[in-house]
Amino acid sequence: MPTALITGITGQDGAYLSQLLLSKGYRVVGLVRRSASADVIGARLHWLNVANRVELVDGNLTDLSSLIRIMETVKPDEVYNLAAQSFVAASWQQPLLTGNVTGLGAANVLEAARIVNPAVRFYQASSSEMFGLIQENIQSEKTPFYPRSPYAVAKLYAHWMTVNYRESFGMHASSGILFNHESPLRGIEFVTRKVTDGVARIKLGLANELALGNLDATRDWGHARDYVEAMWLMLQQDKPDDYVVATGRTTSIRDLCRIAFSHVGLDYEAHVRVDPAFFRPAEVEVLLGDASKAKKALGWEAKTSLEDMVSEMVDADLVRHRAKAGL
Ligand code: NDP
Ligand code: GDR
Repeated sequence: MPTALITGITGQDGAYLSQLLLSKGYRVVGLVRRSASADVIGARLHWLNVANRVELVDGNLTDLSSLIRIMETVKPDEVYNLAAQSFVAASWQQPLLTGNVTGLGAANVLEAARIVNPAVRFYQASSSEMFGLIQENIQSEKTPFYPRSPYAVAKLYAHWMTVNYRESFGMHASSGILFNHESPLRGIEFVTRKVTDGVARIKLGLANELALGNLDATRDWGHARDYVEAMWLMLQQDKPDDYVVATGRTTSIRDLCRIAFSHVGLDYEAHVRVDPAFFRPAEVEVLLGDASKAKKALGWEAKTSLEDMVSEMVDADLVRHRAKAGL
């Protein structure tokens, strides 16, 4: 039975990846940072019914000694580095923490792997945010990077460290340049979930309006359940490499709102208000990924349409709010 170590197991992707790896017969171990709250396992793992099937170990991405100890005791065959300060907007408020966790944290995991077992297979959660100020209309592995936030700068450092450890030490280190992917388990601060949660509250009469920032930005949105398959596939290849993972369709926030509100028979224009407080100091206006390399080499393709995913998210938020409000 292969062993996988997942950093960021309590996040959206960690939960879906755990579910996938457990279904393939892996022993799944998750690194969690200590919390004063009792439920360190987290709601997402409970939601997917995997909480009692994963092992948890205490550690922190900013603490190399904890990573070395975990690498020695867990003895993973595969390491998926998903942990990060992942909210772009927060990275301007906490640029140094973001650099420490999202950037140097990845280097710590790579170092721990190199020191303890350089034969381990390593996955780095890179991001389409690294493309930033777009240099090509459709972004592939060959598109130049131009990061536009402290988050994206930190991710770029982690990305190049992954490439560097592969080239310097011959490690099986791969980087997945994943475009936005969402699900009912998405954090509430990200725009898709903020919208589907808002739609559910408005539909149930619990709210009347939803305040958003830039409605004209566009994103290439896929489903997290599909995207974790690409992560796993990358580590099953003979050779490590970097891959763009995307749907090849880009949609504005405005059209996302249109789709989500119309799912429950509402008109978004009657409820959405633009609040400049949600504008970012520097914006990534358009993202559109070309995943043809992943399709050719990994046989991977996005399966879930934006409409289906948004419906799933709105329906899940309706269930949550009905239960909470006793409706
Ligand atoms: P989440 O924000 O949902 O999860 C982040 C995880 O990182 C949580 O488990 C969090 O733990 C953990 N974490 C944060 N800081 C530390 C730390 N110092 N030490 C250990 N663990 C820590 O992110 P997603 O699941 O959405 O994304 C997974 C990864 O993929 C991230 O690296 C993200 O930047 C990247 N990515 C995501 C994309 C997306 O669209 N979702 C697209 C491209 C890249 P805790 O529960 O304690 O907060
Ligand atoms: P992003 O996701 O920054 O692309 O990063 P987010 O959903 O936060 O923003 C997407 C776009 O929506 C615009 N927007 C708003 N965003 C938020 N959060 N809240 C709002 O009210 C709002 N109004 C408009 C933003 O300006 C932006 O253009 C996500 C994260 O998961 C990263 O970790 C990951 O690397 C990238 O996706 C790929």
